[in-house]
Amino acid sequence: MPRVRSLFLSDIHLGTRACQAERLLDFLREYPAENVFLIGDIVDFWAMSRSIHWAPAHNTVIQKLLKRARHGERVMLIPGNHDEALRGYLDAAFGDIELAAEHVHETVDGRRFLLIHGDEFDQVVRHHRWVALLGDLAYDWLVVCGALLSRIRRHLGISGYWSLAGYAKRKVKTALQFILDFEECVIHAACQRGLDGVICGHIHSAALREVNGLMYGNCGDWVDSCSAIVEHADGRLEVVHWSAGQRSGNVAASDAQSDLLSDPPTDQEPSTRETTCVY
Ligand SMILES: [Mn+2]
Repeated sequence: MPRVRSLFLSDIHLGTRACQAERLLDFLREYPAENVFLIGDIVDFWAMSRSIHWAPAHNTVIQKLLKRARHGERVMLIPGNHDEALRGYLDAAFGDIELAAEHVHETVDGRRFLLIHGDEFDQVVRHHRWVALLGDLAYDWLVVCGALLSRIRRHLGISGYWSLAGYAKRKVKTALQFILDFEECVIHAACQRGLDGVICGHIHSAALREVNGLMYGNCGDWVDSCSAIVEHADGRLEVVHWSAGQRSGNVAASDAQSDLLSDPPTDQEPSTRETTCVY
């Protein structure tokens, strides 16, 4: 795999059971880079204050990132709300990892992007932190209750899988509007600074599209969707969705769930990831 120029990752949530650290390690192995931007919620201190799930793979992620920094890759950490404790140490560097509240990254083709986690534009998190914390806890409970409910359904002989958490999410009719408002807010921030776009995280929904004439990029997460944004050597940005069981040289199932906006890059092995959009 050729070296890419930059990796943009967010919402890894190390320290939680949901974190897909093994899959992230697979992904990192495939993508050596000049720059690695960690755009918030990398370590989930919020969840760890309730219960810690720190698997060996979580250590390996940290070790690999430190090693990459030591070997000359630029690794920058921009804290999010789940690792906001790190915002108190903004001038410090951990190992060779730089820490910043936000950063402006210029792609090789000259476009300037604001890198920011994005919770500062989430009105719920910003003004009603207790609601966000409660929501976090409530979602965990929905998942637990859902598992119990499917046991009961199985017991009663009702077939098919039904997700309580998914049902609750669908019922939240304002969820989509929330995402749209969030996009507008971060794009507005980039526009005000005269930049070409923004790459953020926080809402766990990977995206790369034009909004109001600027580029809106969201890294997605490594809890559910396992996605990242990659800047190729020519400055082209791409959302990579990393599927379970992907390995280099695994020449199976290259059926990209593509709503492809342009041809897939030819310098990459198409079997190792699915491409949703390329800009
Ligand atoms: Mn967040």
